[in-house]
Amino acid sequence: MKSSKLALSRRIRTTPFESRVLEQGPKVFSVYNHMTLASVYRSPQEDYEHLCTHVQLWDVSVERQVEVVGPDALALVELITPRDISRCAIGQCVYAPLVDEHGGIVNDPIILRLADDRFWISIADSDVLLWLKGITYGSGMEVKVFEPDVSPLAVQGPRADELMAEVVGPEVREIKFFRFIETEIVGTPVYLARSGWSGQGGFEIYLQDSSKGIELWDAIWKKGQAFNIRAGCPNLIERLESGLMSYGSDMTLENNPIECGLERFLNLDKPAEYMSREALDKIIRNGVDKLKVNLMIEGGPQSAPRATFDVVSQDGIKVGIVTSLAYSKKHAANLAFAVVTTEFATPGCSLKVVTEKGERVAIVKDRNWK
Ligand code: THG
Repeated sequence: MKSSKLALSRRIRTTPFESRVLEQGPKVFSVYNHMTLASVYRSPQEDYEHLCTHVQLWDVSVERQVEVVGPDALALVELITPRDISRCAIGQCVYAPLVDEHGGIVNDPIILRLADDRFWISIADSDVLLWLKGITYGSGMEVKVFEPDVSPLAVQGPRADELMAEVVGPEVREIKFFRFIETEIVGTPVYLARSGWSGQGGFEIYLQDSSKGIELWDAIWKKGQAFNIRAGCPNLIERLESGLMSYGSDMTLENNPIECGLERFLNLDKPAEYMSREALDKIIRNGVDKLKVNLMIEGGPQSAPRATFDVVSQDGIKVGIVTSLAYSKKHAANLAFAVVTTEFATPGCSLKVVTEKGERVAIVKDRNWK
């Protein structure tokens, strides 16, 4: 793998910021929604320390938008999620798992309400557009469903407020968590939200014209010099510490939102019709046989598996798998997300993880690593 490269054909879409990203020389890329996403610039640890101290500019164009607009827009969005979207105000975003008629998680997007009858579904890595087009055709609902020319650019880190106050104005400090405003940067209209895939705070700028990507990047980059800005990307260590699960790694269509611990983002008795109601009712009645847990694995740094590591009980029986893992200096331990048999999912429970370097003790922790 040492010198292997990824073939960047037209199938793997470019982003409006890609030339600037490449200038900053990320060491590792991945592909997400058929588009490039940097995953390491210097090293996961160096990137992490910078993100937690300064401010970073992240090309997260891969968070593609699926726009739903028309008289039945709310009904369609309600249909695909057990979260109550009628309570989402214009100018608000909500984290809302999309769940199919069998209870399987299709995606875990943020949904933005742009108008009474207009939404953006800001998706994780799965083909929501095709699924939604099928549902729309089958239901005969009066809506348009398409992917607009929208690319989010994230500004993350403790100095994000200071930087964006310079770029846009002091009003950005008033934007509440998971709320957005409409404004202009470099003369182009953007939505500016207080959100982003880190626990360090910051904003996401929704650019609506790819041709303005470089100008937007450069404007923030220039003002960012005073704040020690660097190009960055979602960081594995930080997102484990912050408890952010990644669709495709920590949950798939094979998982339901109950076993993934997403209940707090669901309103199972919401008034609107939704396609997963019966399946989720049944899952709750019968109980789940496995649960997502946070695992703290003792010992020195352990590299993350591409596939999985097995989780075994004290008597050596396989009880689950690790789905993400990174070494945290802050906790002086490896942090992992895992899915384990329900009886072993209680904080304090002692298990073992079979790593490349042998078996290691692993303790089940709560959501905040306590
Ligand atoms: N930003 C945007 N789109 C996205 C992501 C993003 N789409 C894909 C992916 N990320 C969606 N997944 C998440 C998961 C968690 C959060 C955001 C996106 C998140 N969660 C907070 C938490 O868990 O504490 C708060 C959730 C809440 O209170 O509703 O921020 O990053 N545009």
